[in-house]
Amino acid sequence: MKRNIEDAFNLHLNAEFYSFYLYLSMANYFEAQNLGGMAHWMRVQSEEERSHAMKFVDFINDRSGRVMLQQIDQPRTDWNSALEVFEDAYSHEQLISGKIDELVELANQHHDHAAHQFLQWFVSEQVEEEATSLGIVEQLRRVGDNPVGLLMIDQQLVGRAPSGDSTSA
Ligand code: OFO
Repeated sequence: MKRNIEDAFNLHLNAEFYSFYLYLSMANYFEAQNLGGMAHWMRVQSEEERSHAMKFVDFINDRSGRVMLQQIDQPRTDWNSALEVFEDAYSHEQLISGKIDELVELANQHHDHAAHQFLQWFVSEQVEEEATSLGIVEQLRRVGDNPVGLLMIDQQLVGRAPSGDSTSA
């Protein structure tokens, strides 16, 4: 693979590992708030992000590139409300979608069809991840300060199945 694509992919796998860290941090915040359903949801999400990072690791290796792991930034550890956490999650997914789009453009510029095809899974995944986090943001906005509503959403989120297949969301 071309050097600048390899560099961009290495940079992006760091962003996916940061996503893993960020959602794990959100899970721990919810644990401290005794919102077990939200903690579980974030824990599953963090594992998905780790699997996204590993897809980049495998792809770089398969293309005879060199994986260069870099330092992972410290994520935020505190929020003022469950709504604020999920708003952050939604903004973060929008940011990642933008980064994926930039990678697709780079792959196209260099006529790297394998990289282009690899990235298409992430393009679809981002549509789903943005929709899911925005859906929860909207539910939380609807219940506002109602503690019963918050607990109902928490109970609903405990049902998220762990992602056994890293190719599914
Ligand atoms: Fe949230 O999809 Fe990867 O980063």
